[in-house]
Amino acid sequence: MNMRKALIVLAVFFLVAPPAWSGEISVKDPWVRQNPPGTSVTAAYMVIENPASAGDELLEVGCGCSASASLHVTEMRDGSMAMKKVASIKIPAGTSVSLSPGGYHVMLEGLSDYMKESVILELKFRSGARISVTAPVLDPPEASKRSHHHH
Ligand SMILES: [Cu+2]
Repeated sequence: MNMRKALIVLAVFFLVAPPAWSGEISVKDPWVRQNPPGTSVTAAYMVIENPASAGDELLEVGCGCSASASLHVTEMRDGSMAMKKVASIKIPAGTSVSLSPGGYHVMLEGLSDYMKESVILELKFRSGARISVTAPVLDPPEASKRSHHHH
């Protein structure tokens, strides 16, 4: 096999192969918005990457920091932004889905306390995958800087 042919074979391999060996669902850049003192509600954000060849679905998130954690989406309704609960968030094969201000988020209600430096979020997926991540608690100015700075 000459060099040129070898390179073509290699190129085809890399074009075709990624879904097969690219591994599992993962969570990047998790963070939680610092709640103002005296309040008990906030939201958590992250990017969920699914390099696998099968789609997956985020079903549930748990946090020891709050009485409840639910999946929400913010959307325009009758000309204003409103939040609603969603049963799950689909993470199609080979994509990443962003939970970010103005879109999907994890609503944390009944915070036990003013949030400390970080919280642990436990994510449960339809595939059976369970992922625990440590999410830093960020103040809104820093949080908005973070949300505009992906990678
Ligand atoms: Cu919400």
